[in-house]
Amino acid sequence: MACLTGWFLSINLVCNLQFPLMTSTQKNKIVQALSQLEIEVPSWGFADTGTRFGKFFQPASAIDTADKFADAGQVNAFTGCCPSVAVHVLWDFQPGEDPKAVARLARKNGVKIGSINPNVFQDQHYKNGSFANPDEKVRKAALDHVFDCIAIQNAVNSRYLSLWFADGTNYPGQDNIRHRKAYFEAGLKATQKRLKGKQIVLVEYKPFEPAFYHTDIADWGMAYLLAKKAGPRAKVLVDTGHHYQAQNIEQIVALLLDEGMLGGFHFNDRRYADDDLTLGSIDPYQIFRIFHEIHAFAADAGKYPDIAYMVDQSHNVKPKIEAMIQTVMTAQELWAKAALVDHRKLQGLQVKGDIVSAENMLKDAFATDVRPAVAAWRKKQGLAPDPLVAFRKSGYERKAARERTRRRKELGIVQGGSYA
Ligand code: PSV
Ligand code: MN
Repeated sequence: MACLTGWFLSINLVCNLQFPLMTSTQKNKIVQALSQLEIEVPSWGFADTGTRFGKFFQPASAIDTADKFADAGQVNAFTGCCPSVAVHVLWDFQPGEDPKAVARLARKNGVKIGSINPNVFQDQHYKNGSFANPDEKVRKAALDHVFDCIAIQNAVNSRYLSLWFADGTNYPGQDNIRHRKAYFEAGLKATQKRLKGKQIVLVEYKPFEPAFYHTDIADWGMAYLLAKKAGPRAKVLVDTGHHYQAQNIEQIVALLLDEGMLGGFHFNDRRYADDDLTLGSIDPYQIFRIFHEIHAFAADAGKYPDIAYMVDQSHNVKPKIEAMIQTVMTAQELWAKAALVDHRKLQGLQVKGDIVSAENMLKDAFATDVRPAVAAWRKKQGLAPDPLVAFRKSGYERKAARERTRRRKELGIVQGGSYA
């Protein structure tokens, strides 16, 4: 027995020498980094979602905007870092509804309204596009909707107007790509001009889907160009799922940061296309590398960049709130890991051309188990060390399932229909 204990001790000692325990400087870096990270959750992440082949319904999924805010309130209560909710205007606001009343509803549930997402893709007249539609009347309808959204943005005091366009064509020759570019320039310019103060319009790109031949804002270069032409309040939004497979996303992030053009993120993960899976479920090192670029930029600039960190997921088969908490915890852990890189030391290695040691600095940071430090940070904030375990224990999901099943029956809701 004594021999066995000795063996464990020496193994432990060897491990600790090779993989030293976290120093207090490292712990401080994590504390500082975590206090910088607020993550916005999307209202649509709490409703039943699916693919074009169908939806899988969940008894506890949100029925209406009040439920979505209540669920987002849970994510914020357990993680302490998700105070705002992104809203999609046609999915979350009834026509003619007072936006201030919706903002009050959010506050009642312990959250506030974050980015305002116009919807210029689901109405029938958008078949050939919105801002780039060849029909002037449709272009005007799209711009009017965006202006209505800016009015909501003003009413609820939201900083971000977040634009994603499904615009594109399915067949070669279907429309004039350059004319469409000019229409986009005009629409985005008019949008930007309507904003005031600290308001920002985010321009999101995506290579394909729903358009399958060309998409009008297909990549970061097109988004950059259009945002730049639109004016100073327009910035680029990077949705991590909106790239071709081999694309180096952290390079895009580094370039946009350097140009002062990175406005925000939509976080999710994917294996194939825009799969909208929970963050880090497929490739956590990818997110780590993005975060590393942000920390490295902050180290050079002396402060963190002013960008919006938002989740955009459709975790179709996972329980909605658990999936959201899982994503937020993953984001915090990867953010904390990336904060461990010593930028001055890394730069020294880069100048010396010590490629192996430089790369190992990233790998070592990624391999560090930051969970105890993150849990300690949470405890200091008065939060449970493991938000997922605490949420599960709370019984909220079971209660919501019971109450929402009953309410669906009373309202005569047959699950199906609208995406959100
Ligand atoms: C489009 O795929 C997108 O990423 C946009 O951000 C939309 O607002 C969102 O998904 C809807 O789920
Ligand atoms: Mn998105």
